[in-house]
Order: sequence, then C-alpha cells, then structure tokens
Amino acid sequence: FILMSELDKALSRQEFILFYQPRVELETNTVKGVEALIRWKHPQHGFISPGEFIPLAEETGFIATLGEWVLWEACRQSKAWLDEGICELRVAVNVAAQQFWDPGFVAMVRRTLHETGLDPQLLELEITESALMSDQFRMMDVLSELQELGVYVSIDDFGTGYSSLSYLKRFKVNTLKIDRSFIQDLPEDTEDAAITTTIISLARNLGLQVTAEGAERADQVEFLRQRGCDSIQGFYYGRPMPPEELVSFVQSRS
Ligand code: G
Ligand code: G
Ligand code: MN
Ligand code: NA
Repeated sequence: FILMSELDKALSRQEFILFYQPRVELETNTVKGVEALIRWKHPQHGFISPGEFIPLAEETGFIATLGEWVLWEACRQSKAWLDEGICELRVAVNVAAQQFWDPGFVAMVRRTLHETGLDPQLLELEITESALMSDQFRMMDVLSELQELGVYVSIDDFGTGYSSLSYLKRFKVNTLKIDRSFIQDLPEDTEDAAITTTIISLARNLGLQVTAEGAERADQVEFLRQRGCDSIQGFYYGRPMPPEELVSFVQSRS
C-alpha cells in the first residue's frame, strides 16, 4: 500500500533508479539497445516494482514529474556510456499516455536532449498501442514532430490494442514491439505462432523494425529468428539490471 506523499518524497530522496534490459539484434547477436525500467529502492521495503506505483502515479498526475525524471536520467546514462567510451546504446523509455498527450511533451523531449547532450538517434520513446489511439489526428501531429526531432518511436505491447492497419500505414513510428503475451507460449501455441508470424511479416512489409518481448527460451528465439524478427528483449538474454551489470553484459557479448 503506497501513499502519494511517499512517491513525492522518494523522488527528492533519490530513491528511484533505472534498470536496463538488453535488446539483442539477432543478425549480429549484439546489444544495440536497452529499455529503461524504473525501480523504487525503498529504505524499508527494498525494491518495489513499477507495477505497484506507476498506476498510482498515473491516477494522481505525478507521472508527469516522474516521467520527466526517467527521460532525463535515461538520456544522461546513454550519453555517459558513449562519452566514457563504454558502448553506444539506444535507450528506450516508456511514455505514459498522459505524458504523450501533454501539449508540452515534444518541447520537454527536445529540452531534455539539449540538456543532456544526447543524440536524438540514441533515444527511443515507447508508447502503447492503446495510448496512441485515443485521438488519431493529434497523434499524427505529435508523431511527426517527434520524427522531425530525430528520435525513434516504438509501439509497445503491440497486438493488444486496437490500432487499425490503415492507421499503421501512416504512423510515423520505427518499431513494433510484440507483446509478451504472444511470445510466452511459443512455439507450441498455434494461434500465438500465427499471430507472431503475421506481425513480423506485417512489420517487414511496412518497412518497420520488429522486436519480440519476453522470449525466455532458446526454441522461442529460434522460432522468431526463422520468421525474420529483428531483435529480442527477454529473460533468455537478460533481465532488467542495474547500469553497471548492463555494461558488463554488453561487453561480454561484443
Ligand atoms: O519492469 P517491470 O516488468 O516490473 O515493469 C512493469 C511495467 O511498468 C511495464 O509495463 C513497464 O512498461 C512499466 N514501466 C517501467 N518503467 C516505467 C517508466 O519509467 N514509465 C512508465 N510509464 N512505465 C514504466
Ligand atoms: O510493458 P512493457 O513492455 O514496458 O514491459 C516490460 C517488462 O516486461 C519489463 O519490466 C520486464 O521485466 C518484463 N519482461 C521482459 N522480458 C521478460 C521475459 O522474458 N519474461 C517475463 N516474464 N517478463 C519479461
Ligand atoms: Mn516497454
Ligand atoms: Na510490452
């Protein structure tokens, strides 16, 4: 049970940290990107998962402040890895619906890139399919502005929302991230196999990148590789981990 006042304090007490989960490119078998995933290091209760406090942050509007911090910290980290000559990693940041629809959102992203000095090409914004679809005309404008800025955009949890294929054609997005629910029962589940195969060829035919989330086993990775999936983010390769561990992980694979 979490109180809003605790969330607010946690931010000023620097109790939030970002973990990073590697995304492995299948063709080269190397890590080209990571997803930043927030954790709350609570002084009494240890690590608290975002599933337990992001919903409250969304209800109370605190997600705006928290989301800005996440974006800033992820950009700062990617830039630091690059400057220190450690690795070049595109960092993917989850954007809540409320953030995406805020009229100041694109300006905030631009300002954060400027302040941290990160190349826009090294930032990817993950927006869920359901968040995108609520206002299709404005969505097109925001996506165009983000494209002009030069950041990457991916549709998170793809396959679980309601985007019509005709809109997909005009979405200015770079990547579809296939939701974990379609991956977890591969390759045995014939329906999930059909859905996954179809999403991969849809993405390829539209010239989009496709990432599968949640592969935990070698046979799942093999299935996805054979169907032309570009990259995989799943426990098979690595869990979300602290930045130091991520660096060792990347270096051990390159
Ligand atoms: O890391 P974990 O599997 O516990 O994440 C659970 C959920 O929390 C996922 O749906 C993930 O997208 C979400 N999440 C993690 N970090 C962030 C964040 O920084 N911002 C937002 N909006 N959601 C996040
Ligand atoms: O909603 P979103 O796609 O942002 O959620 C990402 C979350 O999915 C991460 O917090 C991560 O913990 C979780 N995740 C990533 N890979 C796997 C996996 O292979 N298995 C399971 N069970 N969860 C995963
Ligand atoms: Mn995500
Ligand atoms: Na997802």
